[in-house]
Amino acid sequence: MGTDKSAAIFERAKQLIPGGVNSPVRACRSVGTDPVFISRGEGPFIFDADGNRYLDLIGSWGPLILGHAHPEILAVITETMARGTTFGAPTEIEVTFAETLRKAVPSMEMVRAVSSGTEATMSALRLARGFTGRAKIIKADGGYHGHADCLLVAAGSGAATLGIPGSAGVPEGAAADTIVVPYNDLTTVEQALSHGDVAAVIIEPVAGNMGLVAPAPGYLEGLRALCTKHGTVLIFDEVMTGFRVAFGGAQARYNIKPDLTTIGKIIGGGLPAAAFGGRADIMQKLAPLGPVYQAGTLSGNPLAMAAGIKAMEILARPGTYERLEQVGARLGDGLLAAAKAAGIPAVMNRVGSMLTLFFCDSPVTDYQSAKAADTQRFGSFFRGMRDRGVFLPPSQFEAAFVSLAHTDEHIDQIIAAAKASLAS
Ligand code: HOZ
Repeated sequence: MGTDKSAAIFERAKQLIPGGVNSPVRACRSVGTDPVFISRGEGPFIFDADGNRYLDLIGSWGPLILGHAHPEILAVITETMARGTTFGAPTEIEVTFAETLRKAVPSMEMVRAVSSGTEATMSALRLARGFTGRAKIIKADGGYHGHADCLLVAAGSGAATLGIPGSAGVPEGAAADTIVVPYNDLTTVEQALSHGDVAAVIIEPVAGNMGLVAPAPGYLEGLRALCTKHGTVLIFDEVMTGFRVAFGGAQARYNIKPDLTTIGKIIGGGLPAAAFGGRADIMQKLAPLGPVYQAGTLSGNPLAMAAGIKAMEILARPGTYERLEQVGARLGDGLLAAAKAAGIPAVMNRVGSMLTLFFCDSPVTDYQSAKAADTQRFGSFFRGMRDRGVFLPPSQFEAAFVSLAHTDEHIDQIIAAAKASLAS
C-alpha cells in the first residue's frame, strides 16, 4: 500500500497547520502512525491521495449515516446552492429545518440552529445558567461536549486520547463551576445537586467519547428524576446519538425527555450544522426574546439546512433503523468473535450502529473502566486494519460508526480483516 502522496501532503501541512491537522485525533498520533489524506468518498468507502481504498468506519465521526456522496444529498445541495449560499438573513428553509427536527424530537419545542456541536453545547449551557440564575454545571468524567472552556474538564475524545483532559489556556475560573462525576453513577450526582446551586447536568445519553459506553438501566431515568427534584436543567448532548441510535435519538430509544437537547452531525447531512432546543419556557430566554445572548453569521446556513432536511427525510423511510441495528450487530458480534478466536481479551460495547471494541477483559461502564483498555494493542489493531483496507477511528476512546451504505458483504470483509489483524 503506497502512501507517498499522503506523506508529501502531510509534510506541507505540518509547515502551516499545527500538527498538520485541523482537529487533533485525526493526526493518528495515539495509534502510532501518520494520517493519510483523503481525496474522495463513495458509499462505504474513502480513498486516499495515493488511490488506496478503505472501508470507512468513521463516517466523518458520525454525520455520514447514509454513506459518502449520497446522490440525494448531493442533488439537494446543488439545487440549493444555485440560489445562493448564505444570506445572514432569515430563510424559509430554516423554519422547515426546525419543523422537521421538532417532529422527530418532540422535546425540542423550540430550536435554534448553529454550525457545530461545540456551539450547541456552549450555548445550551449559557441558556441553562441564564434560565436558572445558577453557575455550576455537572458533566461526566470522560464525557466530551465540544471544546468550550467550562467543558474541557476531565474531557474525553481527543483530550482523553492525547492525555490533556484539562486543557492549558482554560482559566481556573472558567472550570471552577464544573463538577465532574463518574458516568453511570447517580449517587455523586445526587450529592452534587443537594446544594441547590447547579444550573445543568449535561450528559451524553450514550457516551461516545470515552469509546462507547451505554447508560446502565435506570441511569437516565435517575438523572431525569434528580434534575426535576432540584430544578436543574437536564441537557442531553445528542450530537453523536441524534438520528443515530434511533430516529428520535437516545431520548426516543430510552424514552426520557430532557429539558434541552444539543444535536449535530447527522442533522447537517455532511455539512456543518448543529442545533440546540427544548422546553419553550427555557428557549424563550434567548435573545432577541430574552436576556441570554447567542448568535452566528452562518447559523441556519441554507446549504446545511437543505442537506440536513434531506438526510432526516431519508432516515424517516421504513426499515432504516432496523437495518442499522442489524448491520451494527453483525459488525459488533463479528469483531468480538475475531478477538476471542485470537485469544485476545476484548469487550464489545454497542448501541445500534455505533460501537467500540475495547481491548480489556472487564465490562466498560465508565471512563475509569475504559482506561483499563490496552491502548498499545488498539494502536496495532488500527494499523493492521488500515493496512488491510479498513479505516477505524484512530483512538480507543472514540466510537466507530456504521452506515446504511455498508452491506453485509462489506461487514464480512471488515471482520475478515479483523481476524487477520488480530491473528498477527
Ligand atoms: N472530536 C470529534 C470526535 N469525537 C471529532 C474528531 C475529528 O474530527 O478529528
